Amino acid sequence: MAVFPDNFLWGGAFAANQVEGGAREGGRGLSTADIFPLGDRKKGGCFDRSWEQILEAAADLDDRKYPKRRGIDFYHRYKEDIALFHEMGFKALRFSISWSRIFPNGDDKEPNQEGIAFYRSMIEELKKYGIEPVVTLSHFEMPLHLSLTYNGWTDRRVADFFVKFAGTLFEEFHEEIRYWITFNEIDATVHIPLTGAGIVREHTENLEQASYQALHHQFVASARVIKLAHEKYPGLKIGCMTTKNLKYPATCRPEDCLQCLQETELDAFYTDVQVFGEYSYAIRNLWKKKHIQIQEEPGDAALLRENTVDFVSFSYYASLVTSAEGAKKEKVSANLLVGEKNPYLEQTPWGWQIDPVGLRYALNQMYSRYKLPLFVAENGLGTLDKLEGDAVHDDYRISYVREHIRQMALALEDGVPVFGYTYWGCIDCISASTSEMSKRYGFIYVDQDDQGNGTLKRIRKDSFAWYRKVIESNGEDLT
Ligand code: BGP
Repeated sequence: MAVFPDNFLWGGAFAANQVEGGAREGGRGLSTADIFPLGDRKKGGCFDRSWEQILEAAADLDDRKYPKRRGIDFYHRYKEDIALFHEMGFKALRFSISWSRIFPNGDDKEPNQEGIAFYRSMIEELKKYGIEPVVTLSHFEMPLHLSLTYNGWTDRRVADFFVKFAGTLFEEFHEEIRYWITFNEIDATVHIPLTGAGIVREHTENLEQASYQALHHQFVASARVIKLAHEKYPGLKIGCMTTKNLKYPATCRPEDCLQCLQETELDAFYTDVQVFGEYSYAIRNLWKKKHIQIQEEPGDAALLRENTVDFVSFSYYASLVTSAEGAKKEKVSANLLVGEKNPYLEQTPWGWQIDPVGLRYALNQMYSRYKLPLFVAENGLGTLDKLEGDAVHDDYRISYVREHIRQMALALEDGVPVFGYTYWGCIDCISASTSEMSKRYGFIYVDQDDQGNGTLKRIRKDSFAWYRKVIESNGEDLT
């Protein structure tokens, strides 16, 4: 019996700021992603900059120093790249639309027509091959101007600008694009406030309080966008997206299990708000304990309650372990969080613990809680690849994806309705956390090093043909 439904959305994912480049072309304004220089793998993620560093980068015209300004030149090579995705048989491509390409400053009166024209042409290219676009409206960037003058999402007016941005895109593309995600990994606003919400820490009195306030504004904006879509464009499906921070208790000691339960409850609150339309007891309790007071305006509660998402999506790369004595334990990272080491799992060179069974666990856990269709918006292996001639023998990547797809199939057999899987970084791109190029995810190798040297030539890795076979067989042939 076939496990995957016939219309299953197999595909890949990336974000504008990690692939497009063309930072100063087509009338685009600078975005918050453009201020990050090359980071360091050993020091971990580099999602934060001081006010001084931000200003210095904003004034710096030497784009070579800022990898996300060049991406992989998708802005000029999208036709070639989309043709390669088609060759793999993609049914869907999840990508983000750069806000500062449409509204260069964020608060502009009129949209930038050149930006709209770029996405129109890109979307036509996808449609030509029958590839379903899945669009993220906000993926780790916003117009830099909004960060510099409004302190990002801490200012409620930014929600108005965002709704205008979304409304402009709905009006332009509602016939071509059915699936929309409002915010990528919305939990990033709390974990990495500058990247998630454009917040300059020096301009807040209490960064944590400011981050939760910004998050509230994002929830409100998301609900307004959902309301707009449902009222004006009834065919659209709008989803939320979080980092799935799957946690296991270190032991069956009741204290460890309780710790895990409480952390899991807090990690879930981001999706809870967007599915159930209200803040959970766990987050309200945390705020009380930390003396965090969120300013909610009259009407916010009803807005959140009445405008909830149509589907739930998430990224899943790794799992973590937690215990009551967490502070004393050795730490490993998993995307945006750190946790304890799991002796049963292997790690990537970046320290992310590989756990395919965790994907089945996560899918079951989320469906049991939300009872909505699920979409695996990101999953992938970021590691070092070796180019040998014109080949990359990435059997390790094939094995990573194979095991995750197997577990997704088992989750479907468990009765969990998963309707899509978009492999992260289907073509090598700039790393979100470190801006490196050498942390590669792709089925397609891009000839560019961390410093931006290289021909940008696209080369099919071994995983390319393998993934094509998987899609062709609708997930049956994983050999
Ligand atoms: C997620 C982000 C992506 C991304 C991915 C891998 O958090 O949504 O933008 O890049 O993780 O992270 P990295 O690029 O740091 O390896």
